[in-house]
Amino acid sequence: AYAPTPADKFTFGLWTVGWQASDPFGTATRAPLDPVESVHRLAELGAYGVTFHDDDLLATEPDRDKAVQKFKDALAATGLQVPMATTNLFTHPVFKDGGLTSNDRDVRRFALAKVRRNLDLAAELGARTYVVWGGREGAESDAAKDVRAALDRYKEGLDLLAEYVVEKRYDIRFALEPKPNEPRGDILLPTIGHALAFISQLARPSMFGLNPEVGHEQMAGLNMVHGVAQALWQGKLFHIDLNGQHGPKYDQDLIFGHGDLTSAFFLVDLLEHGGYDGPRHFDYKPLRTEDSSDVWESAAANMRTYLILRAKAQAFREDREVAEALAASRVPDLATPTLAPGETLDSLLTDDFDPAAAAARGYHFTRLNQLALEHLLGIR
Ligand code: GLT
Ligand code: MN
Ligand code: MN
Ligand code: MN
Repeated sequence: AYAPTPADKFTFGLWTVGWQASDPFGTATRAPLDPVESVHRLAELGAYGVTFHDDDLLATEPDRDKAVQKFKDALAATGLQVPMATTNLFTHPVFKDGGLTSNDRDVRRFALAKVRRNLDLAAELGARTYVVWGGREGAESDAAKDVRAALDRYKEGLDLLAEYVVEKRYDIRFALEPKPNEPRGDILLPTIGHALAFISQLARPSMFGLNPEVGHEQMAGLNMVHGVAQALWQGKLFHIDLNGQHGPKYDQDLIFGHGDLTSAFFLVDLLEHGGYDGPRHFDYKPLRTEDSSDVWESAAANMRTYLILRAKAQAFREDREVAEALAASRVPDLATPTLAPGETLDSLLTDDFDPAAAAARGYHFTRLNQLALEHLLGIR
């Protein structure tokens, strides 16, 4: 039980299992990992696909053409898919003030060319989603960045890239990934809400959606489940980064479920019952304490945890007592429009509603939440 298969659509970034675990206070604790090994291992573990930054492919083979060919061979040998790709616009020192929004115009031009080149490879490998995580697009000082000009440049860059995709007839949509801070003191498009609002200002809004990450919303003290629900509601959940986080602190990138477990349960419930059919992408970091065998243990743990939560969420939805509790809490009633067909606000003038009686009614959310918790704890 809980053994993943490609039908579950689990995907991993090469940079996750391949993370060498250097942090601001210490050097790497693990050797570089050959992407070819990652592809084979992930396929053996039951994953559906793998995702990459342009530079991830060069982890152990500096020659780009050779690296790409080896990667393609590994994909062909295993059947692993590449549903998403992205650009590294954050590691090289040239991007220290950002890529698409660097104050330095030459850097912005270089960044655009870097994205364009990897878009070609993404299309060639069949990726349908192109993630844009602007990790270095930001500032530490409000004097250092004219935010309105930066958003103009962000828009200019993304409009040009979308135009390029249309011109080339690539079947690709862009997914913006919000994050509030780290590595910059403040990152542009810090939350799901900011990114959704920004998309409305682009030339081709329908080509842009989101790639929300569990930990990033939680770093901002926000509710990931609510954010993802709004993205779904707006037709903008193009992709998702699953991982774990313990509240507002540095970006932990824990294994999915190893952070806020209750939120993970409700997130899986939402994804499974809310109409999302894209990849379940894990963007986590194997702990710095772990050796190379633990890395694969941790990759498997992400998928196993998701499958356990999926089973729990299904049992929760099928439980008759839960259905009764939902009804008692009037949760299904929220789907009923507030005015009946043909009614107007005038219709409310004659309403004989008794506010005191309604105010006295309890919503019984305690029982409902306890039932969810007991499913999660495995005693129902
Ligand atoms: C980087 C970042 C992630 C983004 C990736 C896409 S890379 O590790 O921390 O959250 O999803 O660029
Ligand atoms: Mn993260
Ligand atoms: Mn990360
Ligand atoms: Mn991410």
